[in-house]
Amino acid sequence: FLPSPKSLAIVGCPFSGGQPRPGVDQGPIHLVEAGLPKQLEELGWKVHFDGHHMFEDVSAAVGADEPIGLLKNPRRVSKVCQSVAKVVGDHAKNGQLPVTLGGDHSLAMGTISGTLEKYPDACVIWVDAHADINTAETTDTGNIHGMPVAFLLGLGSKIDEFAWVKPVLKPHRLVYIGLRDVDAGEKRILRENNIKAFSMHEVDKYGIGRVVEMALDHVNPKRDLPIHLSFDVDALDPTVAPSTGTPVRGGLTFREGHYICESIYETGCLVALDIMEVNPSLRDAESVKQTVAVGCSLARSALGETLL
Ligand code: HAR
Ligand code: MN
Ligand code: MN
Ligand code: MN
Repeated sequence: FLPSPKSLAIVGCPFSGGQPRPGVDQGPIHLVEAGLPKQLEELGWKVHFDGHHMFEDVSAAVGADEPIGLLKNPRRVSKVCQSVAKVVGDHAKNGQLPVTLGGDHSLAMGTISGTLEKYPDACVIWVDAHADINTAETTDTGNIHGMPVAFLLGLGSKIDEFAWVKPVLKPHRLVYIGLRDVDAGEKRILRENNIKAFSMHEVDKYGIGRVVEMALDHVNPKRDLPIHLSFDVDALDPTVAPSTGTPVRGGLTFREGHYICESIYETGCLVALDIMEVNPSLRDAESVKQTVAVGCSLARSALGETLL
């Protein structure tokens, strides 16, 4: 799907408005400072990085942002995601693979909208401890990072402020890996919409090799559709990626996480990548360094780094 020589664009998104914990906005800055652009160049990519998108104009334009129902920071999240959709979509249309660095996972409302604009038949592989598929009706927290998938599928009541988000994603083009903290309302949505999900139970039962194969067989049986990989680092076990806002024990090992990325690279179908929810302010310096390093190495694996 990509022209040769392979080129990618790093989209730094220092944004935390989809959840309550400060610091996740510093994730992209740490990932870049850790040397991610150069690491990707060393894998043979032409790397374009035009700085971090600061979204200050967006926040200023929005002003006070009263909740809509339970939803917190709704206008700011919506506007930021809309501008991310444009940036990601434009890079994709230029033949550059967008690598979006979060920031919280509400941003995926933007990244996936952007990807699907260029590649309408793309499938989404969502790697996460959480399903992020709450609607305005089912959310308990009102944190929009727990909701982007519902918006992309067009589920739940329509909210004027999010009218730009089109229901571009079809349930059969979505698959989850790594789930283990799914709300009751989300379980019902997954069931009712026949959405395929491989929780940690299936990872334990079948092993990561079979799980990735089954996940790809579901969304991309002929391995001929573009793939958007949205990777929330909290999919990894907290011992592997401790510095994230909502860690959940019993997660993917270091190798399982990287195996997913390596396998998706091997398909040759990857067209967009998100690395989300690295929060460098939550833990001690060593844990932060470890989490940032893992974020970088997941990105390298998805973009062609091999063990041999
Ligand atoms: N399901 C919970 C909610 O809606 C927790 C969600 C999110 N945490 C994340 N997303 N890090 O993956 O608030
Ligand atoms: Mn650019
Ligand atoms: Mn998430
Ligand atoms: Mn998560």
